[in-house]
Amino acid sequence: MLEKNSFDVLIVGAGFAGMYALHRLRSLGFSARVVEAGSDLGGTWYWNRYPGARCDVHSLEYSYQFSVSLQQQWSWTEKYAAQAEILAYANHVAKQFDLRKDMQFSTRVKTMCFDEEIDTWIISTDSGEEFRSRFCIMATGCLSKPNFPDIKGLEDFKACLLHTAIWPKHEIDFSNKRVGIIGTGSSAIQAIPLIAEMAKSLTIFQRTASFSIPACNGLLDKSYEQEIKSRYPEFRKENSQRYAALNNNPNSVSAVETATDARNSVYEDRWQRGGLPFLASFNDLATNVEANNTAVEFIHKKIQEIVQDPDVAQRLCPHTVLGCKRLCVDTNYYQTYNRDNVQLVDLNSTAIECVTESGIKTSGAEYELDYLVLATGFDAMTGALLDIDIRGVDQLRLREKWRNGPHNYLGLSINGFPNLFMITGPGSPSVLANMIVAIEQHVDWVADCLNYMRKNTLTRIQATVVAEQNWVDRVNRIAAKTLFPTGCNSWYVGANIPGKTRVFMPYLGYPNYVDYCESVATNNYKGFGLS
Ligand code: NA7
Repeated sequence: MLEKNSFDVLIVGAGFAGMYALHRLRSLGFSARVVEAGSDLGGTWYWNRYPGARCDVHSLEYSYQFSVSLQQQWSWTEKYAAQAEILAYANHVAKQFDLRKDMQFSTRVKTMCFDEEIDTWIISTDSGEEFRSRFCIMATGCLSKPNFPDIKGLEDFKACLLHTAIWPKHEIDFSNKRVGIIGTGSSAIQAIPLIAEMAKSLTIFQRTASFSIPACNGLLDKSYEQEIKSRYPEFRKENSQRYAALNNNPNSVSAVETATDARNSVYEDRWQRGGLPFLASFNDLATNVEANNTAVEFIHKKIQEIVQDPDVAQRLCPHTVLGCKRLCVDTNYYQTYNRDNVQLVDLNSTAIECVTESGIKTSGAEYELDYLVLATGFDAMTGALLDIDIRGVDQLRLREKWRNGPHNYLGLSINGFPNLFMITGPGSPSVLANMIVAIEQHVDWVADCLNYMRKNTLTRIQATVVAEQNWVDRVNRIAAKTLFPTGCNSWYVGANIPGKTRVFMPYLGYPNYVDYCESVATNNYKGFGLS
């Protein structure tokens, strides 16, 4: 009999990772409980309800594959699903697998302490509740801690302040309102066209221009859906053998070795098809500046063709390496700058001095606003984990351990923090792979590991110091072969958060990563100490 609040596994987070972890572990006979800060499940898709919120991965790929019947029965409406439909899918899954009965909502984990005597985590929440669990699975998400910019006077703003990452559940009526938005990353690029259609005026405060490719979204082609469903397992397998576990049609030809006209017609074709596959136009875009520049030039030209005011077009042209920040995917983003009610403020020439009670004051002007939208992103990959006071062996604090970057093994396990697993943690492909594919791979690996431990009556597992250091070196070595770690100040390296140590966090190359994880498991969990 289980003691109340005592489980084999405590799972923190009820997004796609927590949901699948619960299902998988329960099917193996482990007792598990999910604890979630939000008032319901869905993770990213629960919180990010801003107008235009939508996935940038094809619907037939951004879904679970663990259940054959689930992936056959669910039908998506559009090529790129909108937030509401993805949340409906999450709810459908929860219902089908009866997940809610082992989930607890509106509960934020505050502290986690490892009791070395009994190899058990003691977890406490914001309501003072305490849990005990041999294992913990941190399904806390890569982009779940909103970044609030440190702008003077933000707390003085008397009208309505919104953040894209914690958008209210009710609809916001922007009609006849003066709206300001800070940020021009993916969230802003999705929200801007729709807010501009509703609002009286929209002022966009841009610090760094982003590259965006048209989504070319539309209703999902039924014959394509049928074709994929007739060979779903093979389709999934093919994708899992690709660099980012996506069906992005990689071109094995070099951009620099291709003549200009031929090269531009490849870019044109990818632009017309839309979306993230643009990054796979040539095989050297990630590694060769000259090659990357050819894609940059192509996109600049597109922006200049679309945006009528040459000054505005100029300010919208990014001058960073393409791909070193998450490539944005839009519907009518650049076109929106041709509207009379939209203006772009370049913060590099006129910086924000402060937020006032009624708007924003820059070094050049004052803007009166009824709504101020922060589209300022996240403390990515480590933020949500470090928000919890996690203490491992000898009371070592995770915040202390990660002072110089998120050292860990496989993006799954941290030396000094036994029996704690991260799902899509830093050091794993995570955000540079299809997230749901990466989640399922991690959950399956952890589930197999816990099963192995149970069979062998083991109660403690943790990464060794050596394995951890070798892994950190490996992640850095692979990243250093690309332009990404140094090509711009992105959240991939933590550069969007003042004071955060600059480290390239994702592991590049999904198939190679999976092989490594499998070899660790088949070699009796090489690199881990088990007792
Ligand atoms: P992003 O991509 O991190 O974008 C945040 C934006 O906010 C970006 O343009 C930032 O400019 C800007 N920002 C952040 N802080 C400030 C301050 N203090 N002043 C002005 N501008 C600021 O977050 P998103 O939510 O758009 O997207 C996150 C991911 O979600 C995305 O990559 C997809 O994977 C889904 P900066 O570039 O830092 O100069």
